[in-house]
Amino acid sequence: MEPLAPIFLAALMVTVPPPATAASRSKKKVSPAPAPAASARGSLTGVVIIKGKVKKMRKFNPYADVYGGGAGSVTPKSDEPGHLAVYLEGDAAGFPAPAEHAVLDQQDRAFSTDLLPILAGTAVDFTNHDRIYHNVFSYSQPAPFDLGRRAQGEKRTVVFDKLPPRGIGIIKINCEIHANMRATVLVMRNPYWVVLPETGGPYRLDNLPPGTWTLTGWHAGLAAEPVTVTVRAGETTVMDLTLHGGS
Ligand SMILES: [Cu+2]
Repeated sequence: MEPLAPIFLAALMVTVPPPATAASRSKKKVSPAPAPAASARGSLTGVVIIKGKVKKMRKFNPYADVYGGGAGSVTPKSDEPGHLAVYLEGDAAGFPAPAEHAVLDQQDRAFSTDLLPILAGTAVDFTNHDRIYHNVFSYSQPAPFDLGRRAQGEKRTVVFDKLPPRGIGIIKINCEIHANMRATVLVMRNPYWVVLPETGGPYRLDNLPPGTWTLTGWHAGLAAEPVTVTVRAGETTVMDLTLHGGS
């Protein structure tokens, strides 16, 4: 049992750190604290089940397309399957926004994705890689915005730092020029989410803090049935999630 002694000592140093005197700092150099064990976190896995039909939004408004000349041969991507997000409900405390910007590009008359979850406070660059003009606007509260018309290569940045009192921020993004162009930015309270196709399927969330959480999901045309899950350190909890559509 003697070989275990140094490990026990190291663990003790982590849980009860000595005062940061010069002596203790030099002692740490000789015997550095071990990296946080991966087993301090847990995982969730399971299957996202879609019941009923995904409610598709109306496809195309011909009256909104009068400024869109120049890309007529490009088929709008609005018929492509969308995405859903699976996430843990919980607070934003302790999760500073990343310095790196997220990007929502406009190309071939479509947004680069229909669903962009970001941590609250993240800056999103709206870029245009089409030869035609695009616009970006949102009516979503609490911070509606309109970036105006942008030519090819023009970038504008929006920081999504507002959260509703509860839950995630749901920011519906549109282009005033092309009615088929739609996307949703989800402003998340924590980094524990994963994006799946709207057809559902297996999901996995790793590096989760142990505890009791609510697992839920978001899709524009589906309603998630939240479930309570327990994440245990060093373990993978299996839990399915159901999203309901229309009949
Ligand atoms: Cu557009």
